[in-house]
Amino acid sequence: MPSDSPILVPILGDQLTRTLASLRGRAMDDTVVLMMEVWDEATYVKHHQQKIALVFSAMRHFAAELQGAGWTVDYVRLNDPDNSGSFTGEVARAIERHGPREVHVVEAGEWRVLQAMEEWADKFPCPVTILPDDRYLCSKAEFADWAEGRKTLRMEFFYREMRRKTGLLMEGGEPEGGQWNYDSENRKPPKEGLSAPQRPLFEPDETTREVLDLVSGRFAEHFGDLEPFQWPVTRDEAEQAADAFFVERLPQFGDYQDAMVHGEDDLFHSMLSTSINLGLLDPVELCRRAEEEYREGRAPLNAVEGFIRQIIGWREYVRGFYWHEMPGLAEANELEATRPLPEFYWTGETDMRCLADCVRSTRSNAHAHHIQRLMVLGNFALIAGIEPKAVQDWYLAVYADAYEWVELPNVSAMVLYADGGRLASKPYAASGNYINKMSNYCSGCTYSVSKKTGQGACPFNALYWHFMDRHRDRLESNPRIGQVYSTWDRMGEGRQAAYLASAEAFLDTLEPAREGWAR
Ligand code: FAD
Ligand code: DLZ
Ligand code: SF4
Repeated sequence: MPSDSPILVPILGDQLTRTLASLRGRAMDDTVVLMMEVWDEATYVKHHQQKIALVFSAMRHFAAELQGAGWTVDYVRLNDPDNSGSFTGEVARAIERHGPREVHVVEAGEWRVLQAMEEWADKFPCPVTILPDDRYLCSKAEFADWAEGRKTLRMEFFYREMRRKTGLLMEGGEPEGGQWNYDSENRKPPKEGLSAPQRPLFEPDETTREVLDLVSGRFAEHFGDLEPFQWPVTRDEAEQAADAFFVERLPQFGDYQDAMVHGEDDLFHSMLSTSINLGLLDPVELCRRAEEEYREGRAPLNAVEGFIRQIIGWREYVRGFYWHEMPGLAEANELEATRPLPEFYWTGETDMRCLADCVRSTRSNAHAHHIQRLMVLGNFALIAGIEPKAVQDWYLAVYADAYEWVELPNVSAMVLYADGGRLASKPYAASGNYINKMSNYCSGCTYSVSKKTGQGACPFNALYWHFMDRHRDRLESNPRIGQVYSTWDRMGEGRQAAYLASAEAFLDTLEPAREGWAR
């Protein structure tokens, strides 16, 4: 028999899953679910306006869905007069309201929030149980076991374990098609006029409209366009988005995974990260559906393997890596980069057409696809030597799918090599050639990608060599980089000096971001 004193179950904004560990098996008449819109979470970085709207709207829809199913939900809105502004403050107030006999909560996805949660047991008058978040395929302990004794933690080997564990794309213990990874078939440059079918766009309903009014009233100075707001905010909508992806875009996802086309913001990407990270979609279920598309002959192996690799490979891997490497990862700066983030990351005002387009997409959609984040925005930050903290704050603030557990490993380790190569075997540094090959950006750019130095030369060209030259001591012995230095040495002093002078002259023109954009 339930006692009068219920169990309090706080559910955070990225825990919007009906089968969450803290709800599973609980009796509805013995449980009060607590959901909280709090100022601290909305402002620990100044999130893109669409991101705040997405999280609040998805939270409100999820609360309504739970209530509809019979749960008691205590929902604290941002503008409620007594809202204390923090998770800890709101759980404390809810304990006063409901006098629970215990608090059951699923561990937070971010380090800073879990730290606060771990203090609840001492602060509150009732016992607090923190449950593992079992929505991931690989637990923290399992990742730690896998990482034990390894000097470097390469995704590829982890990924093979996850393939074996799930049986996804496996044939009697062997990978489907004889290869684990079809990455080399994920790099088709865009052909002239490449465009993808429009993904489903979701018009705001009354609940979302109310949230949009709240965000435009209270977060107007945050980066990004609030409208049009078209993200899926419920599990139903997220499933519609996934259905459309599997039918319309998955078949070409593999070929054009690394392609970039000016003004084509989604291409063949799934655009599902926001829904997966909120908890609206189950990542392994998505992989099983992708596999079915392959087995039924509707999508090729390079597309399906590529999609599955991003999810049970990269996504699971960065989550494990984050918890394994924190808190040091947030402070790491192996390359001792100190340059401030340029203002154009926020305004998009630059003559570099590739960067301007990626910032435009980021501002309008709170999204840019992977290769834009990695090889345009990230590559520039790496080779220009931008300070990791500023880059991390930028990525965490501007993308609707950004939570520190997934953002930080991608930014600090994959993009900036700030972890000294624990994650990546070499820095992803590239000159303008790479961007030219994989996009149509350069044809309309003020700069000339074929010009290496001097007036009008693509800045990526000189910055690339400036980067290689200034990190020679660290990188020369890396077998994946070493031969770059033979090329550099063969250039002779005159050409080298021209590259270095061009890069310096360009770096001198960069205007640092004004204070207050990110925090
Ligand atoms: P798709 O291209 O359709 O890929 C399918 C899914 O795979 C994604 O939805 C995502 O869940 C997963 N995935 C793909 N690549 C990665 C990756 N490298 N790490 C983790 N998951 C991955 N992803 C986030 O979810 N949040 C972030 O804050 C984030 N920050 C990033 C920062 C940088 C510098 C880089 C290089 C990548 C970042 N990513 C992040 C990964 C990736 O860019 C996004 O997941 C992807 O662009 C989301 O769009 P999509 O759903 O269309 O992805
Ligand atoms: C991202 C975000 C925002 C903007 N606001 C809230 C909020 O008000 N309430 C909430 O429960 N969650 C929010 N989130 C998501 C949290 O930041 C996320 O759940 C934690 O970072 C996980 O550790
Ligand atoms: Fe970017 Fe250089 Fe190409 Fe211009 S020329 S779009 S700056 S890579």
